[in-house]
Amino acid sequence: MATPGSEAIWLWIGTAGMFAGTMYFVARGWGVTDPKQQLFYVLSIFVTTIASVSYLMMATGFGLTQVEVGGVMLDIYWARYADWIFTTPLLLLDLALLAGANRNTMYTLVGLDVLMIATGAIAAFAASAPVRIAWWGVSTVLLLFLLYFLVQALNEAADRQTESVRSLTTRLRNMLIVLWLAYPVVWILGTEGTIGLLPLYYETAAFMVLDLVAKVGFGFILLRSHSVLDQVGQRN
Ligand code: RET
Repeated sequence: MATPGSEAIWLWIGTAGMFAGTMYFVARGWGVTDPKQQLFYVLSIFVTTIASVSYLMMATGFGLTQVEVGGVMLDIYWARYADWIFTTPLLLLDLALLAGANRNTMYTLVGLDVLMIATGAIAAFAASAPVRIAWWGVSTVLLLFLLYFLVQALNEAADRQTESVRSLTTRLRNMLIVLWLAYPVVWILGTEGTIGLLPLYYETAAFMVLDLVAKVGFGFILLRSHSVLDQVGQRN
């Protein structure tokens, strides 16, 4: 366990933001009785609850460790990976359920996703720079496969959706692609990538903004219209 430095401010803002998002989803979902809609609330509420805990862990220093790379000590927030390994599959399930994707598609997406985060964690803990970069490469290739498969699967499901469900799916899919592609970029430019272009203070801020938009922003757009969620699973 180590003590966070000046980047702690971003971790506290992240904690507050995730908590506020959770409260908003809980309040909005309170009177929802349709089981199909409830499932979207359950998933979104778990995503932000897990992230609230993870941000609190990081802000209080519990989620922080140090890894020695070539004689230099790197501060590694391991709690991120614990968060992502659970929350990214839930976000993908949100989107797959909205699109009406089949079970095999969901298993494939979740499998690729868990592998991506696990190999990213190996990259974060590896003790030499070339090994770190190599595992980052493996994880990034998995992400590209995942996004490619996601686009294929959602396109395939598209003709089974109503117009408004389709347009919400497309919007969330595009948002997901742009946001998720930014993660490996921040990682490699940040302290983990050992090039050190982006100091820990800025890296932590960047991940915090990405996490808030990818979780609270995504859930906000998803849950915004109950009449759209009502049409999920209806044929065109
Ligand atoms: C890592 C580093 C190794 C290379 C790749 C990564 C991808 C991470 C992603 C994280 C997404 C997180 C989300 C969180 C929600 O709040 C592990 C950074 C490819 C895509 C969406």
